[in-house]
Amino acid sequence: AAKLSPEKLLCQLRDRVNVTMIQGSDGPFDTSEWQQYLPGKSLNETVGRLDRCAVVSSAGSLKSSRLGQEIDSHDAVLRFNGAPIKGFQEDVGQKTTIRLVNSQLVTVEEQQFLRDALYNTGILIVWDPAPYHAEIHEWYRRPDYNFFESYKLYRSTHPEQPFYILNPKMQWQLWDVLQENSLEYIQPNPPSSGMLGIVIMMTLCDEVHVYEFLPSKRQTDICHYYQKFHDRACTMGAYHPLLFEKNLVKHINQGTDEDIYTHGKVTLPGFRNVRC
Ligand code: NCC
Repeated sequence: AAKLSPEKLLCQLRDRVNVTMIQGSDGPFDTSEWQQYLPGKSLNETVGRLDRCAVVSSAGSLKSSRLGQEIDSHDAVLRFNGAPIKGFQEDVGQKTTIRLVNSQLVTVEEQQFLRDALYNTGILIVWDPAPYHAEIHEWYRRPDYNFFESYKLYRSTHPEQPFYILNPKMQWQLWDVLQENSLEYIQPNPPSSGMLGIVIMMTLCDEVHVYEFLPSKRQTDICHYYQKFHDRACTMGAYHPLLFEKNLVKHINQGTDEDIYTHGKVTLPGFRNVRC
């Protein structure tokens, strides 16, 4: 597979990766029961038009970055899973507009997910690894983690908070673009929350700054900025094709290498501003 130019790659992402949330009219969700749980407004309506957006990875290299103010200066900030703010504002900021969580967290860490006030801020989006290009019906019968009951429980206790389910088709449309633009064969596992979040923000915003997805000079084997746990796989990938994701993001970065080195910062255009 030959590598496309950055411009062509952006067009592929824009035109082939369909970022949508599950709606009440979609397949198995078109029941009267599900209508009570799924948000009435679309994600686009809920967030409105966004100009500058930040995506904050959970990498250990955010520690001592002092990027908090810069991150908070954005119109919207996306964070992942259980990444905390309290006690880390100086490095990661405090604004949370969207929190993207995986279905494992919602299911396996259910008690914490239902109780921890961390999740009560902003818009929640949950995603689940689906079989390769599976129909929504097939995925619904056999999700990777059966998070649906937990989702309903959360919606019942926080009816005012927007909480979306990411349409699982997106992960494999994105994976296909990753595979076609890599020289090696990629294990058929879905992209990380990080990569999914980047593409979600590219559909909502005019410009996206991503922090510590491509590691800065602070690169470390410490997995998360909020834990003492060491594992190189967190940055390089094990289950998720993280290394390939990072190569692709490096390829379409419109910022400087200096920005990556000093701030771990990547600049990407929103799809509205991509001309094909
Ligand atoms: O660790 P995780 O990811 O929550 O991190 C969110 C995203 O940040 C980017 N990242 C993280 C650490 C690091 N050193 N470098 C990075 O670039 C990645 O893009 C990552 O996606 C996930 O993707 O959902 C993941 O979730 C965790 C875990 O399930 C949640 O934190 C909830 O507890 C997974 N860890 C385990 O299952 C043990 C992780 O593999 C992927």
